[in-house]
Amino acid sequence: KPRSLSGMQPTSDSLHLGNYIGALVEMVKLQETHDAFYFIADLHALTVAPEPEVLRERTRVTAAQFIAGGVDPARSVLFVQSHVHQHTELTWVLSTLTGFGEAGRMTQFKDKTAKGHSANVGLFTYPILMASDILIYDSDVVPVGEDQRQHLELSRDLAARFNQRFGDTLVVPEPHIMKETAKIQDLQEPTAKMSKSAATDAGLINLLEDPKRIAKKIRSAVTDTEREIRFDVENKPGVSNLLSIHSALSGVPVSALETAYEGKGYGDLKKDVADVVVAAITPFRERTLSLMADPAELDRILADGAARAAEVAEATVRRVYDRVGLLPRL
Ligand code: AQP
Repeated sequence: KPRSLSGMQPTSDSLHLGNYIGALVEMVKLQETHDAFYFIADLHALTVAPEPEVLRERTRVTAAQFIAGGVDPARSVLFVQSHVHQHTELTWVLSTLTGFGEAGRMTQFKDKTAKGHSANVGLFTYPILMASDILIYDSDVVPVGEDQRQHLELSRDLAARFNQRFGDTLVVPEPHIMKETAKIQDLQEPTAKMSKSAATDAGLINLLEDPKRIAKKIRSAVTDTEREIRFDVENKPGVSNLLSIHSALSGVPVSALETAYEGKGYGDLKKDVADVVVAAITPFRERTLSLMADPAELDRILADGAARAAEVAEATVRRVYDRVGLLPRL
């Protein structure tokens, strides 16, 4: 079976609707056809200096949300990044193949530092750790949102560069970015992606927040002064975003929604989107809370996942170390 790999940072108390639709829904679907490796990127989260206790709690709640969203730990390998030390070992080797200028061109680093995050070296080398996360499992596909495309390109370049220099060793991964759902936008500022570091809370839908509040935020979403409900990102970003959200959760294609809403108003669309979101999120929220009620069981699931992940990761690191000329560990 081909392999699917993805991770999310535990940098918030709750995943948001963008994380869910852009990545988690696809990760869950890919379990049907792929060997899946899904992880909580706690090492990546260190780049924004979280409080230790907060980080620990968020790591568990992110894992609980993966399971609540449909990641099945019996079928897929679900683990915490820092539990598989081989990720950081491969990162070092890859960092020696990455150009300084190449790393400097990564837009996420530029965006985060522009937003006021201190420019620590970890934030700079973030995409190299991400390349290691991907390449260490010989991943074939990586389901992520559009914002990760550039980092994924770097992973592909590094794999190809390694293979060219040392012979065929690493699998060059393919991005799995769904066209219509890969970028869920902020409800108040529909030309910017929905993000946990959004300027205002009103445009951000956290999956664990009160469903009534969520419905209210959707009803207050920014649209435009026209009346027509049509998918047109350029001219109607707010309406298009609502159509994307509806379609992703209801399974109804956007074109069918456009037909269904002919002659109806924005109020009708917003009400329906709120209903669809609340219907998806209510059971998700309940499952997450019940998983969080038993942290020992959650830790056991994550330990089991780490052991399974480490077997694959260790084999890759040994292969890589050998190829680059390090003496074998006896
Ligand atoms: N708005 C979005 N639409 C679609 N997909 C999205 N992702 C994030 N935002 C959207 C995808 O979610 C996954 C989690 O990525 P992450 O843990 O690295 O989180 P992030 O990208 O840092 O999340 P934010 O909210 O976007 O954080 P900030 O505010 O730090 O920029 C990835 O697959 C990502 O593509």
